[in-house]
Amino acid sequence: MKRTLCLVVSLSVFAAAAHSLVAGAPQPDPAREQRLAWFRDAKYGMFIHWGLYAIPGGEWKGRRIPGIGEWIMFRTPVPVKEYERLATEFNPVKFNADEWVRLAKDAGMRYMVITSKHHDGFALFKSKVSAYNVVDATPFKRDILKELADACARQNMRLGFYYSQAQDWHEPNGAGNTWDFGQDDKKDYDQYLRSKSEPQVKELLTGYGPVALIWFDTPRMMTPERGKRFTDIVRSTQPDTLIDGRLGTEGDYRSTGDNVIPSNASAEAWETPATINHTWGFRKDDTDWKSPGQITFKLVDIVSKGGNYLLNVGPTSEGVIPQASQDILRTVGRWLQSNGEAIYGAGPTPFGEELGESSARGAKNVRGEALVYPQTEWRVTTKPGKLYFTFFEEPRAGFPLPAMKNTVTRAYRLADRAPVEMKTENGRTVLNVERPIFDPMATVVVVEFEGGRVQR
Ligand code: JFZ
Repeated sequence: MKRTLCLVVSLSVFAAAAHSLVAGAPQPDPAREQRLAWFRDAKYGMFIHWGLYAIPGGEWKGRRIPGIGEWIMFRTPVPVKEYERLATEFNPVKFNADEWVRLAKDAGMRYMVITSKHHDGFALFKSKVSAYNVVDATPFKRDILKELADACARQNMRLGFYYSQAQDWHEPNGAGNTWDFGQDDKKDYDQYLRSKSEPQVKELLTGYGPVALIWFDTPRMMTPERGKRFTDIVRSTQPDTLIDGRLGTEGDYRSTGDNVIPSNASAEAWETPATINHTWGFRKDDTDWKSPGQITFKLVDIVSKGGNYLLNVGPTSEGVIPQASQDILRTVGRWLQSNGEAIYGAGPTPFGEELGESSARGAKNVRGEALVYPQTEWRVTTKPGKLYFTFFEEPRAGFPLPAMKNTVTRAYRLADRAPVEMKTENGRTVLNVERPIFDPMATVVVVEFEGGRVQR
């Protein structure tokens, strides 16, 4: 896919838009900051959307069903009695938890989040409260989450669970299935929450070792009172487990809209969930993969704005992560092996002019939001006393650093530590980056300076 340089909204407008899309912008809280420490350092995670929908893979009875693969039951729509039969076919004999974790490690990802139960209601784990799960309803009979949790423990990888707390198209009182069960507002929603959703979240937090985070989603009908019941379950069983921004009440960090990267940096913890093609759950017909260069740009862009990148893969019904996804992830992983210092544990840019230009004459889009014209040539991440300039295109021969009061002491390429020439012109440090550029995908130049923090 071509990278489209579209117009995006400015920070304040983004914040407002994000609030209306997803609840859960957190209030400051020291206990929360402590829970968040690993998350803020990790920066890059693997999202896995896997379930019965991998079997049809975007096609129902020979008919192509458009949209994201995991919504096929809704989009077709398929009656519960019919969709349920997929469980009797679910037999992913090629599933190997250690290989998936190995891939995430090779990719340079520092946490994994898997769909424990998506909107279709089918659980990838053994549950006492619903037999509609991989152990009790399929010929496979293996607890996928247990195998993944064990592999993560062996390979020292953090594991979190996506859980669709509100929508459950399998249950008469769950949200979302109007074709079998009628309007949501006529349902006994609390009956569903109490009998399935809440107990299953408890099962996830008690049966699989330490849970890095619970990724709730689409908070339909989630009143503050209902949200608090989930928060209480999480905090009382595993106080360190993070809650994402889509529970419906305040979470530990903000989740942006899917594939949405804000246009400016922010100090609060946030995460962009994103697809590697155009679907979350596997679709046979979606092979429009983002390139390793595009993924690398998005990763650096997100980190330079203070966020995390949760990048999705959609395994097939056999339990295989598509080879193209694997290749792309490993290519980015190789880049991270020599350039990861600019990413892991790095803070956002102290500048901002590299992100784009606000429209001069105050131009607005159709929604009345101010426009920003994004720039994609370079990004900056930081650590105390260090600036990491990542160039995605060859910079101009004399590249003037953004104005700063600190004395610059040294500049070198991160990948091979080769010194980068500098000079001072009109009080500005100017870099002379070697041509042709070292790594055309992304070359990082480290600039060391006095004083620890940039003074502008
Ligand atoms: C949700 C799910 O419905 C979807 O299947 C997938 O799991 C995705 C990660 O999350 O879809 C959403 C939820 C929220 C927004 C967009 C899509 N949002 O806030 O913009």
